[in-house]
Amino acid sequence: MASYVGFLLLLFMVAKAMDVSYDGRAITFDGKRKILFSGSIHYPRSTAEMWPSLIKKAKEGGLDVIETYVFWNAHEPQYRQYDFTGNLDLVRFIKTVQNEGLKAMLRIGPYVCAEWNYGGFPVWLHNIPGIEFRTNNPQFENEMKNFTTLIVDMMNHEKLFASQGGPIILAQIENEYGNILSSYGDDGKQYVDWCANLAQSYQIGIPWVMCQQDNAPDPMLNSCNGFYCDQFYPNSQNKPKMWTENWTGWFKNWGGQIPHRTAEDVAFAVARFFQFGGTYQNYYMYHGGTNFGRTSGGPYITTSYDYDAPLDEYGNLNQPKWGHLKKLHEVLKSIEDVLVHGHRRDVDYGNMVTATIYNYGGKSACFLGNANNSYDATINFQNNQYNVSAWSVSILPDCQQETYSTAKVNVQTSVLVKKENEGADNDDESYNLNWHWRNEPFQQMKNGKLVGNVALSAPQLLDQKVVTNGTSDYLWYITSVNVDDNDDNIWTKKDVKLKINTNGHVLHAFVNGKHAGSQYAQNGQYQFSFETDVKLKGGDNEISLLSATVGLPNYGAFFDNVEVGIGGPIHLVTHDESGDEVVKNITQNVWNYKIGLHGENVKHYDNKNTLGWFTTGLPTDRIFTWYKTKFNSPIGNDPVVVDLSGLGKGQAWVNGNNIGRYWPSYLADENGCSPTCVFRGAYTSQKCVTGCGKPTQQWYHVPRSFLNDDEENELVLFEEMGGHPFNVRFSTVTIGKICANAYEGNTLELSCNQDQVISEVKFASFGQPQGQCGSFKKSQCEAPNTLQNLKDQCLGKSSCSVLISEKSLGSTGCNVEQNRLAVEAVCAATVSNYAKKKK
Ligand SMILES: *[C@@H]1O[C@H](CO)[C@@H](O)[C@H](O)[C@H]1NC(C)=O
Ligand SMILES: *[C@@H]1O[C@H](CO)[C@@H](O)[C@H](O)[C@H]1NC(C)=O
Ligand SMILES: *[C@@H]1O[C@H](CO)[C@@H](O)[C@H](O)[C@H]1NC(C)=O
Ligand SMILES: *[C@@H]1O[C@H](CO)[C@@H](O)[C@H](O)[C@H]1NC(C)=O
Ligand SMILES: *[C@@H]1O[C@H](CO)[C@@H](O)[C@H](O)[C@H]1NC(C)=O
Ligand SMILES: CC(=O)N[C@H]1CO[C@H](CO)[C@@H](O)[C@@H]1O
Repeated sequence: MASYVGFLLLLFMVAKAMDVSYDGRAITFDGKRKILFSGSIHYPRSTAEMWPSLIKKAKEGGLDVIETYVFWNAHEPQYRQYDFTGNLDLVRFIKTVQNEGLKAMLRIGPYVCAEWNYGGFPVWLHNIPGIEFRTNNPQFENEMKNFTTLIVDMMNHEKLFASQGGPIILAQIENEYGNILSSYGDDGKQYVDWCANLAQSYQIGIPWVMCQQDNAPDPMLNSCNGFYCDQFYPNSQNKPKMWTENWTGWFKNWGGQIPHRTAEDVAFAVARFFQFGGTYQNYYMYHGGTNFGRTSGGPYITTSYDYDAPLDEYGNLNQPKWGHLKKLHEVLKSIEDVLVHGHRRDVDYGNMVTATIYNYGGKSACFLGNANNSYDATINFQNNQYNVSAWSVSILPDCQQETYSTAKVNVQTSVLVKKENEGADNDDESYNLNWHWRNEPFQQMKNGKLVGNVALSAPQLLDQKVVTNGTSDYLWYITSVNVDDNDDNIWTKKDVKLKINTNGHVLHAFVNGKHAGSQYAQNGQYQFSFETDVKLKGGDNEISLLSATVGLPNYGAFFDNVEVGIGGPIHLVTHDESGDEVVKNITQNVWNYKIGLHGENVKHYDNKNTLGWFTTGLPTDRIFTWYKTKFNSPIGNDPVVVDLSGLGKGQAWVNGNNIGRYWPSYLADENGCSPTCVFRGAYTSQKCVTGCGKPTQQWYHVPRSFLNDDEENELVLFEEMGGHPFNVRFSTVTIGKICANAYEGNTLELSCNQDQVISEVKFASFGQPQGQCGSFKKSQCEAPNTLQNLKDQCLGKSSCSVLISEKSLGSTGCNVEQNRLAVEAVCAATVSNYAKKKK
């Protein structure tokens, strides 16, 4: 009996297990070639409560695979102390992917880059004697193996690999090492082999990938990362053409503008990749999310990691990008068989125009690609004429009829708006948040004695990583300088300058408990010199310097060794009676090191800590101030953001959760923005930017799960640079209006959010309408009743589908190849929802 049960169990498991492999064309599932659309969603950049909805939307958008890195420094913040709770619950994340019926790719790294603090390495790793990162070094390899094994064992134990019936179909070791390999010489090559051997030794029964690694040893798959990967080919004919990072947009830097990548250009890049034989591609990012706490790298990567991805930072559909790609996935899936098996033939039309024909089993599928950025081509293809506009790919699933063009967006554009907190107690509240405050002390010595816990003292200036192990952004460097108490002492009578060289990123200087000046790195120059006038007194003078980091570097050869904090030298400079410069070199004084702010160490951000806050005399424009207020949760389910404009720089907590660094006082350059964005031509991160002259990030995401439904919530701010909290407001993010400019022959879906309806149709014209969303204009020809027609079909509904044809909308009288339907409509909360709010 027992063996019978065992046999059944075995059968059950064998039935569920899947054989994932690959050949020269594609990844195969049980021997069957697949086209796979994958998208990156990094679990710590959202919350466990957000995962199901993000993954559902990814599935609805046509994805097959969710890809994530594994973030070592988040899981092992201190040596052998692990955290897999909350949004670090990797197993729960993978199981959520599985529950939605999707596959997963696990990029263990454990180097991840990812604009993540220190590329995902724990800072303590740097402090292991003799260690050298990402090369043939036993200390490093031991630690990498220790963590990688932990993750592989965890996945194994939960039966999450496809070979065990789980969702994980691909794993990755290392990451983009090929980009920097040459800097590591022979040791680098040996390290690549070591990585490959380590990965193989786990025998997890699924393929391993090394991205951006031309020399990836067999059977490791190498793959491409970039804005375009159509010209990439793997290092063996037996490996498929894979694209592990198709950048859907770009990230933001403090002080930088906001990059956008058009839906047309992302679709163009993907369609071209499939035109030229690609079968696996991953959107980096599909949902970018938020760098909560101190997780952002850089330095100077913002807290928002929106990435202009198909799902926005808060999890809303980023339309038209999400929908335009969904349609692309549908049409490519409809020709999957031909693409993964077919014989491919390219026909060159010159000027970067190429037709591609795939034939398989009597069926064929075709692509017409135009990579010329200015020339709209008209070509004769298989006895028909086709217009292929500049920088576009047309897909002809039957080689006759164009059913998709990357340049023709037939889905709505959603304009998202911020709605002020309607959960406030009294309806006419003019946002009188009631603020409490307290100081973060400047003075670090009292009566010649140090206050608080000194981590260590040394007669030298130390790298910030070495002292803090990454446990805080902040490190105090404190010393005492004795000056002769005599009447004609030049140090007390004359002007004295304090001169400091630092490796960045931010420096605040205090002399005898008085603020002497602050400075931060700008324009990508993280090392800088700081100089200020100071007053010394006879006897002991306290010199206390607070250095702050804003994310550690995450990319480049030897990025792990880039020094941060005050590197020196530090000089006090004055002049003698004859005007000659006199220098006191305090670089090698005894420096005392204190890790973190006092308020961090005693947890001012904890709701329970209510003592010691002032209720009157609220200071503004004062550095080192803690602010605290209570607020009600906004009603409804829409995502919540807090406006922090008016503040300088610091960190913010909601109910004890660190929602990230803020820095709204850092404005982007005035120049370089343009109101329109041309999709034609190769994308770069500077190509299409907005936000000139504005704070790089004004709004900060407060996930719903950080809020208490019924009770009050608490916001705590540590204001490092000086500002005021009077503009602080909580809002929800929702759809304000929707627009479309879609082509004849398609069905246009117009949708507001679930608890909204289309309350107004402001513009609708079927014919040859001109202009853009917000400024559409009719042309000479149009179907006469389009506006009324749209109102009849859509008003009062949450969504509607409109067939765009002369048959359904009326004759336009335009003498053109294809008419278009332009619509602008307003989304508003439903009455029932409004009533709910009033209750
Ligand atoms: C920092 O990390 C190193 C290496 O793991 C360890 O030896 C040291 O004690 C740590 N220091 C602090 C202050 O935690
Ligand atoms: C990782 O290192 C610890 C010792 O620090 C050891 O107990 C553990 O077994 C190691 N894990 C693996 C998978 O080697
Ligand atoms: C793009 O098309 C124009 C106009 O036909 C042509 O002059 C130019 O050489 C083309 N560019 C490339 C890169 O082929
Ligand atoms: C191509 O475009 C031209 C100019 O826009 C138009 O006159 C022509 O009818 C189009 N041809 C086809 C086959 O669509
Ligand atoms: C001060 O001391 C530091 C460290 O010893 C040294 O690098 C620097 O050159 C000295 N400054 C001067 C002006 O001599
Ligand atoms: C192939 C490719 O485009 N690689 C890019 C990867 O990303 C870095 C920046 O993070 C670029 O410098 C590389 O060119």
